[in-house]
Amino acid sequence: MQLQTDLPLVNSNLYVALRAGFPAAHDAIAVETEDGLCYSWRDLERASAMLANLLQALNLPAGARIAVQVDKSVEAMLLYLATLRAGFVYLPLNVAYQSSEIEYFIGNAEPAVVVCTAKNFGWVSKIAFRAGTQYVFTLNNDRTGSLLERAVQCSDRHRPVKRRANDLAAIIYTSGTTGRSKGAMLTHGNLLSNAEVLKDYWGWRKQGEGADVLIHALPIFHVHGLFVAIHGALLSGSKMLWLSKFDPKWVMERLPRATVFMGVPTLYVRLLAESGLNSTTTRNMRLFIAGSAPLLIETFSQWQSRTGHTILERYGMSETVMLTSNPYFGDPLQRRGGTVGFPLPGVSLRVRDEEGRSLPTGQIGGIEVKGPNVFKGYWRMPEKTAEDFTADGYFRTGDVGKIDELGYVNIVGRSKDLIISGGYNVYPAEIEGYINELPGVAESAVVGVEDADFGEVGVAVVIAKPGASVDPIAVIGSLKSKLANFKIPKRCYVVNELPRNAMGKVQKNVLRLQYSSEAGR
Ligand code: MCA
Ligand code: AMP
Repeated sequence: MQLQTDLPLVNSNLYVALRAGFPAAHDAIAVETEDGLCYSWRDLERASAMLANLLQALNLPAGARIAVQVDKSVEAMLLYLATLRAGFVYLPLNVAYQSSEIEYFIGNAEPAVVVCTAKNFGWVSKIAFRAGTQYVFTLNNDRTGSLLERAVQCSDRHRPVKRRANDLAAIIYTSGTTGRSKGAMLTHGNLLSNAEVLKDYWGWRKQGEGADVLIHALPIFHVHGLFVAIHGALLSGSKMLWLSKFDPKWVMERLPRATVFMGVPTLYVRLLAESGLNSTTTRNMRLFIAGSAPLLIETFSQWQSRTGHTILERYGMSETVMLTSNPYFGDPLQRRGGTVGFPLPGVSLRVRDEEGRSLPTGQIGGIEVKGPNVFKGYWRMPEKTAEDFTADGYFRTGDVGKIDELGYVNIVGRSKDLIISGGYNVYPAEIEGYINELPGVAESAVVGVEDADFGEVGVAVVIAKPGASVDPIAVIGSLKSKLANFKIPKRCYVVNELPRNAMGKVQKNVLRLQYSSEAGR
């Protein structure tokens, strides 16, 4: 476990710091949605105050978790801000998660409050109440639901609760190599220190002349859209052009009015398919940021030749928020495609071999990191936490890479068996666990293969029990009712045997090669 000493009780509530970045002109527009709805900075302050007052009126215990599985909306962001203000712990859940996944998260986190869509209230509330949750509210993306009905009765003034830098602000579930998800505990200090570093490193511009305008097109239940994008905009008082989902046409319409865009590589690939993408439509942009998955050098180069802009690639994790970034200031050519740039200020990053020996420049090994952004540990998993930290307090990322002669970090692979598909993490062990439970299945292996759109997609290779027959379409069909849609393998093959090494271990690299030519959209 990463030790963090208790700091004196100055108010380190992240919301207080974010609010300090709001512009003096509180009537200015902070967020504009795709259907033209505008929220001023005052609206953000007042509406999050009402929601915070509602949460506080529930008399929840200190450290209570507020689990939220709703569609993307400005109100969902306000609920996040309200949770910070009220000093509780925000737990965002991907809307794609199905009941067995939600049952696990709620059972594991034991949230005092669950917020879900009205459409899912029946099954979500049943799971939540069974797990001891006291309150289940609804919140829909059309600003209806019991949460807002209750919140409008609350005062729009609220004093953010005092929080220490090492008090929990959020739990982000990230899948485990053994199948079950782990909750990464992030503190107010983790999130604020990272947001402040990025504000300077990426040169966020304050409201006024030349102020930044961010196109927010990412989901807000993961680090990229929730923390990196929202904190960046709020802390610098920048307006957000808010999209409830990524649609390349919507982004294209907004590019001429924007200055900053953030996306996973799939978003860039899809935007490149838009004929209108050129140096004219992107003339006011100052920064395109990519991350969450490797950005192909072809995408990086095509973007440069189509728009004249050099994408800035950065690297992070749910456990650490952002770790490295290509430089923003200076010659854009210093942003080098195929690398994730330099460790951010305050982040120590080293590459070590399996025996724990530090490796010299250019040699490939495990990436380990330390810094104020590194999480407090995994929720209720002290052993797993201890396992993932070195004796001298570095977190083992599970990513494999090297530092080149110019100091740029290059990620060349992962020691963790993980597929990153369209920026979402899929752990093969979890999918295999579900497949192996299906009637007639003896064993399975899920591997990631290259995909032009999603970067990587999962393929399942299944062996039937002797005498049984397994229908690949039925395998996919039954997974769909149990797992989030992005985790469903795009292909399933039933074979007689799996390639194995001398130890009897399935050779996933062989399967990856074998099935890569057959996948794709
Ligand atoms: C959707 N589908 C996918 C994915 N998304 N399949 C594989 N991988 C995906 N990522 C499938 C659905 O299951 C469905 O299949 C079909 O595509 C259409 O679904 P739809 O929801 O309409 O898809 P979409 O709207 O086109 O979404 C694609 C997307 C989305 C926009 C690329 O996946 C997305 O927003 N990804 C961003 C994820 C992200 O924010 N990651 C950051 C994590 P069917 O029809 O068969 O059901 S934070 C992180 O990683 C760290 C900290 C970091 O460094 O940032
Ligand atoms: P998550 O835990 O969902 O936040 O995913 C974190 C993982 O995404 C990291 O451990 C990396 O494997 C991967 N990742 C994030 N950014 C990049 C990047 N720019 N290039 C390659 N991999 C990345």
